[in-house]
Amino acid sequence: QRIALIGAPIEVGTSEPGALMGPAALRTAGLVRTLRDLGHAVEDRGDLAPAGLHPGETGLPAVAAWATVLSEAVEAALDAGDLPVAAGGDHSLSLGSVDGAMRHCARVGQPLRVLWLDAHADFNTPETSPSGNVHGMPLAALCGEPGFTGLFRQPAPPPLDPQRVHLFGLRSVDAGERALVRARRVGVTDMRAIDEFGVVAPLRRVLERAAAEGAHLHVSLDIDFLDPSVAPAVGTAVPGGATFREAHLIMEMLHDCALVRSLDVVELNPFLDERGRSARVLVELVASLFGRRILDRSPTIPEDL
Ligand code: DIR
Ligand code: MN
Ligand code: MN
Ligand code: MN
Repeated sequence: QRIALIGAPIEVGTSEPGALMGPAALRTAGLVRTLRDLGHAVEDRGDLAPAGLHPGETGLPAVAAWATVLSEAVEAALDAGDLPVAAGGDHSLSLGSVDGAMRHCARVGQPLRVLWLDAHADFNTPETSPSGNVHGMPLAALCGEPGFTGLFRQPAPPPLDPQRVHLFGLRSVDAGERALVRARRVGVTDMRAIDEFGVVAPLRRVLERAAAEGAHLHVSLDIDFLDPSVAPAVGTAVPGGATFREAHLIMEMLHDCALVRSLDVVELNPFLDERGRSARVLVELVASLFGRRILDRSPTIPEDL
């Protein structure tokens, strides 16, 4: 598999500085080397830099500038047959990466589904957001909620269907976005469901639906999906997240299903990390998603048990 690594040192979407060091930390933790060792042809495209955007510039124009360059880079990578891995950077990154995937899928006529591994729903609008931080809003913007004019490249494709989005690992939802998630019928597997049923049954259902229609599966991995005891380097830590083993199993299932065509790795804030630990955990998980396994699993193994 040809993989295009796209660094996006973006933190305009958050109020906690440090996420712009995320791509560098993921590279330092061996992201490129690890994927190459698995036999993939990895092209590190370096870090994107929106033209004319001054460092420290904030607000919607800065977010829009990032969304544009990311969308173009992801769309071009997909058009070339590469699998884009967008390394952030805060979660406003996905405004661009998912927009790029939407454009590619619209052109080739492939249905798109989005798996959102996150403690949060990221479905706030400027109206509902208690913080005003855009990293809590990307799904609402992508799904066409009002309040986001001027964010996307024009002409824009039709908005993402919220029912084609699945939130996985949810445990922190603001009052306004709770109503929206319900009203738009976004798919949800919250931590309560994971506690009751584990990760396998709910994820299998999501993947079966995607497989049935030959979908392009876009995975957006927010590091706060993980429990902060596993990955402490995040600005908005929420207790009660996925264990390393749950996340690891999810990544192996995502590899086995062979539906993942684009990936975001976001919200790593190395400034809050303990000796690069969280970056290393993320690299381990990405490795599993791209085919690393403990032993080759021959189909006879389950019967031997
Ligand atoms: C919160 C936090 N819901 C907000 N969101 C985060 O500010 O909208 N998303 N941290 O990842
Ligand atoms: Mn494709
Ligand atoms: Mn997020
Ligand atoms: Mn989050």
